[in-house]
Amino acid sequence: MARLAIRSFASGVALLVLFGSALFHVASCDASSSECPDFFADIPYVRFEGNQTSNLFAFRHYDADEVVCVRDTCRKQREWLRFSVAFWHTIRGEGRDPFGEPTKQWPWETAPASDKMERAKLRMNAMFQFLDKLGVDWWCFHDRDIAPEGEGGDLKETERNLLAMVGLAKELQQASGKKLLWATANLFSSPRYMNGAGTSPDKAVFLSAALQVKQALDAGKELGGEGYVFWGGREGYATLLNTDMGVELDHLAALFRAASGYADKIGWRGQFLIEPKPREPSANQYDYDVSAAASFLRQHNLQRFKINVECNHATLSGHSCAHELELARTQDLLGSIDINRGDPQSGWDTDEFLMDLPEATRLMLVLLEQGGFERGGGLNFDAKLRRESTNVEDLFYAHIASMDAMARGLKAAAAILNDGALKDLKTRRYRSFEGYSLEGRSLADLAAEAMAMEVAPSHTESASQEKAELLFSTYV
Ligand SMILES: [Mn+2]
Repeated sequence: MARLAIRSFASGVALLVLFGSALFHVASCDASSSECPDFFADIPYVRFEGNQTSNLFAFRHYDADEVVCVRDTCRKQREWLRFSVAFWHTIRGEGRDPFGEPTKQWPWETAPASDKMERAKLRMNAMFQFLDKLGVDWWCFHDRDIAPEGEGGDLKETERNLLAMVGLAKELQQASGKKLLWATANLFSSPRYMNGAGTSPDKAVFLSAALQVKQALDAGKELGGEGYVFWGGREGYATLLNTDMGVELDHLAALFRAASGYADKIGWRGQFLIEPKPREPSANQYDYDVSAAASFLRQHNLQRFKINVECNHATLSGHSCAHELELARTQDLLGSIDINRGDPQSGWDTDEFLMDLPEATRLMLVLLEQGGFERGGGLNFDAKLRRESTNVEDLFYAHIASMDAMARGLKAAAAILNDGALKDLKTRRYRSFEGYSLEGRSLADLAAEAMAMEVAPSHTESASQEKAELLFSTYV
């Protein structure tokens, strides 16, 4: 009975919505329009209130304008952290997984809209309203997140759609002061990319990918984007029995080189970033981890490219996120970070919000060691609500918790570096090499030196790992 009653109530609501949208004016979400719904009307502006507050819509640790000094460099928290919201998860995330249908019904998806482009405008406005309420300065997008493809793959219409949405985004950016961290092209969702995009064996597909990259670069430039990311979800293979790996890698490098040349031509000087991931969706992805990506970049002389390290991709490749960041940093390749975490019980790229203080501190230690994001880049929340979280409020709780965790990590890491807490321990371990250069010493020289010791060392010093961990724990 109860179920029947709910059903008839639901169909009544559906009828009412249908009737309503036919009778009343459909809300307009052009930038100049004041008729666009306020999707977060019930959510307060999120401000710093300190650790004593009981308000969940407040920051306890992230104080955007508080100055934090790391050694001799002082910057506001917002400048060290450079948070960015991801359009694909936060606005477009619908809670679908391989076993189940979407669970979320965001108001920008259910509000009346006359066509796909009007829907896209509702979403874009939702994005900027969200950034405004949360107090985040940056955003990131894929071309297909913000603008639908033309009917039946019509290329002219696809281009018109993207241009229109970039125009709207530009107006919203100018009105709000929000900025684009990076743009990218979605070269993995469409069935045409099932065999790869830059690595597809089908020339028409490769060309489609190149067109999308060009248009996404134009869009990024128009919006003042600081970076452009390549994440090659389908740039890999399922079986070597049908794959010419050498040809595919050469094609991929050619696409990257063409993109870099095009950026020069249009005068865009931002960072190109490769985002490594070992697998999923493809069985073997070419940019497996930082190490594989770095070697690919060197082999193909792609000097302009840096790396966007995603934490959950790092753990999928069997590394810690700090390891991947440190490897990129030591090779001068650390460009930007997709901040998230996986689930230890699941082998998937679950893209959860990172809320763990020790982990946040470990990551910030590496970032601060290189002086922060000096040449662009930021902490982009490539993170999604779990499938079971379906309220608009949940989007805020998730971002607030992770922003607070990263702000605490920033302050803890700054204190560790400012106090030199781990420095002595580290320097001490290498002190036997002080004033000794390996440069130009032949193996025969080294062997002769060893022989001169007469007796081989019977032991070496303690690494004091637990002491390092204890020192670290006193800051977190
Ligand atoms: Mn990512």
